[in-house]
Amino acid sequence: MEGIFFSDVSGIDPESHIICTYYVETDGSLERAGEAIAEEESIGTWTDIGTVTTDIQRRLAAKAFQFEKKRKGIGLIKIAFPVDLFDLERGGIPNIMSMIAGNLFGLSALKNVRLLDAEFPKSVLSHFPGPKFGLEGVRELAGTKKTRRPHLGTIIKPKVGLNPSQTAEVAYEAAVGGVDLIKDDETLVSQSFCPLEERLSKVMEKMDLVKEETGRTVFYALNITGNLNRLFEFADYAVENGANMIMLDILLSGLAVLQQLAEDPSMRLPIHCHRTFHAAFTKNPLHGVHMRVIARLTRLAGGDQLHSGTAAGKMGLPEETAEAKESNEVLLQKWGNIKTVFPVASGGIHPTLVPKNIEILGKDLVINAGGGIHGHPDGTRAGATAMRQAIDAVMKKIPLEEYAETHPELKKALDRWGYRYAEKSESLEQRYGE
Ligand code: CAP
Ligand code: MG
Repeated sequence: MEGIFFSDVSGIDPESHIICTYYVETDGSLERAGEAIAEEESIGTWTDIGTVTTDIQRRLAAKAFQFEKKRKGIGLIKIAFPVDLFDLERGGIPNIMSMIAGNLFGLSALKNVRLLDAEFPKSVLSHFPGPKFGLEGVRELAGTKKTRRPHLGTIIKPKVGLNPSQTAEVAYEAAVGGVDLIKDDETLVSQSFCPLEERLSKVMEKMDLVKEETGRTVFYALNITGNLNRLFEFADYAVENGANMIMLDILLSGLAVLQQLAEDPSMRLPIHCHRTFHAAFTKNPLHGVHMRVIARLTRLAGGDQLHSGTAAGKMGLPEETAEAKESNEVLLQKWGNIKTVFPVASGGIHPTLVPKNIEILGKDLVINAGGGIHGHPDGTRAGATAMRQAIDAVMKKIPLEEYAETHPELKKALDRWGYRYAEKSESLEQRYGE
């Protein structure tokens, strides 16, 4: 493989390149596909141009350097992007993404292309703030550093429609029932039926009451996603008016917005990151972007908690379990001085599915349930208690069925949704036992 967009493995210094792995399907050769990505995303275009100099070519050409052929025209390609290509300070994550995950998705030379991973050298990490709190900071605030049990979260349901007082009432019931986190749903911001300011004040009044009554800190993640001027106003408002966590739809707002929020010294609250929209580019295993890349970038940008998938739930294909596990590894592994991020498993979880999620994804996990709490036959409080009992049962290594004999809330939940975990590929009817 000759040419400025190719290199041998020995020619690539991992300390001075962002190294990306792509899955590629092409009608041509893998080598040509790798060259097409490297040229489009660094200093080339579809034809030779007279404006490029040999100096530019030497310093800034991205290089395809490893090919793992699976079948004809299908395989994995590694491409190294010189760090000097990027404006890390001012261009930040949008600039990185525009090269490693930009125009390449539309190239006609590629039938399918999926960015599987991006590895960043230490020199890149130092340009990003990382989480202020992260996993350990959130555990510290919640008082769970010693027990290391999974946190329990709930999403207020219905997603939208309740007014601030009703929202606060549901939040109170969930908190007394045993959740550590209450969050807005991704579609609720400040609609006329539930203005953000009033909602924050009513919910936090109840959280203060819960603190008085039980001594427990329960987070309320207020969704501040919206137009930029409003979003930053909401963030200031949250900090100044007693919020203890904020939430952002990170992919619709953009990771640069997350970074700006996280690195602002006045932002004294952990940031809960929702990933709504991700499945538009993560769900197809042959095309798009692996969730692990979003996990890495969220960690760089400063998210404290991130939705990263379930091992059993309503979202995703069966393969998503592996993807969730791989994403969580990225959130939890040592990575320079950047703090670890609390992974969040969410979507269709109810007590029956708790053991499977903990078994596969571990105890450093926020387990969220919306329907799986508010859909309990005895209501929200009992639903939260049943989910907590399911977590406690796993922590005590007692099978759910046995634990339920002495825990009536759990028993009622299992009676409703089933005693055994059923694989994701089974029908919803079988899964929920209804
Ligand atoms: C869950 C949820 C979450 C999804 C997001 C929902 O509610 O509130 O947004 O979990 O998915 O709206 O579906 P339920 P992910 O517990 O009632 O299903 O974490 O995979 O991004
Ligand atoms: Mg939701």
